[in-house]
Amino acid sequence: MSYPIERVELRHLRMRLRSPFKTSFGVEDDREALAIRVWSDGVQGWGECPVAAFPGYSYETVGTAWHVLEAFFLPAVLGRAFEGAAELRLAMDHYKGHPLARAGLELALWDIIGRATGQSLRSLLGGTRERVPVGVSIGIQSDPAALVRAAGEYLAQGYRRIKVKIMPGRDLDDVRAVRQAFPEVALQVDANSAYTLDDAPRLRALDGLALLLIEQPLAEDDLIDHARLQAELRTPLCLDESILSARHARQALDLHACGIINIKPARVGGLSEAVAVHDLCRERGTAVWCGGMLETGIGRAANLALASLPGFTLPGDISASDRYYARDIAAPTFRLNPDSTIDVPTGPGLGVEVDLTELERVTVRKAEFVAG
Ligand code: NPQ
Ligand code: MG
Repeated sequence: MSYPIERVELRHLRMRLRSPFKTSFGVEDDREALAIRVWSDGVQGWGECPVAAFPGYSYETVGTAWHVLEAFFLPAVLGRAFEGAAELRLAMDHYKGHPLARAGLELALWDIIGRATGQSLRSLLGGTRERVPVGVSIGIQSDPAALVRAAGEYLAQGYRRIKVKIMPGRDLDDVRAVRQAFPEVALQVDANSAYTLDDAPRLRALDGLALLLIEQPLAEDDLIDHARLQAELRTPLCLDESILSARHARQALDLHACGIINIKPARVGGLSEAVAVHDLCRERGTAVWCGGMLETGIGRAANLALASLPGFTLPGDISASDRYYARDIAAPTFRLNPDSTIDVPTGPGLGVEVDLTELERVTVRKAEFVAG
């Protein structure tokens, strides 16, 4: 079976977040992202590029993703037919970088294959679980007391794993306050690259707070200093931004730069590379979990399918839809079960339907592309 790429629609979306999300790289009031719709032989597939308005998490933005898709990735695939994700990736292989942009296009093809064959994304990827454990990621608050209040509200909603964003000056006091208020909670922190090796003494103080992991304390391109830092800490380091491929994952593990890896399908350029990182880590006995990029229902459905693979042994940053959005663009939305899990969709492809009226309401720019 081969799937023709006949027509592609790009949409720049702007969705108001229920509350601003502050990290060490900045604050977002709105989620900006690209939605991709692909037409193939009577079937439509959806993808999402979880880019942002500014290059804070990574160098990619709505503008760069739109540009590389329009100028390079779409011309490379339009008018051609693909048997699967591996072949689609090959068509873009001579272009460098821009994983979030290419991941959105690959996701649309996975959705098409699932819908055309009546298979869920979970079964296409080899997922085994019907529901997956999840946690919540809390942005930097005004002060430690506000953070404790926010954590308490999420715990009351049923989340059993809390991740706290940290940055220099907003770390020890914040995390200590949460640990004191909730002595037993599964707790981890994420610095989004805000520290250097000179901060090792400060980071070592986190060692006493019984954290599950410390996520990406140092720069994205700094595996060697992560290895140096890991040697000084008991708490496992977890890499996020540093891992853009299975090759990076292997090198990070060889260097002992981390003990745990956060897998985001968009960050590694698509679901097929995400499965490759999962398989490598499973072989090596390294725990992985599924990260989050404040996805809409499209990307959230994909993350759930991925997190149903057997190596995802730690709770994912895949919160319920209402953690971020008052209204989502896809239905059904995802709800938290009382045991801090979310059900993995079972319908064909992504297993969600895009609400075209709501999608139109949050679209700030759109364009269509055909072969030619
Ligand atoms: C992380 N996510 O694990 C990311 C960071 C992040 C849930 O903590 C727009 C684009 C907004 C990318 C917000 C969580 C984002 C973004 C946060 C990435 O590091
Ligand atoms: Mg992270």
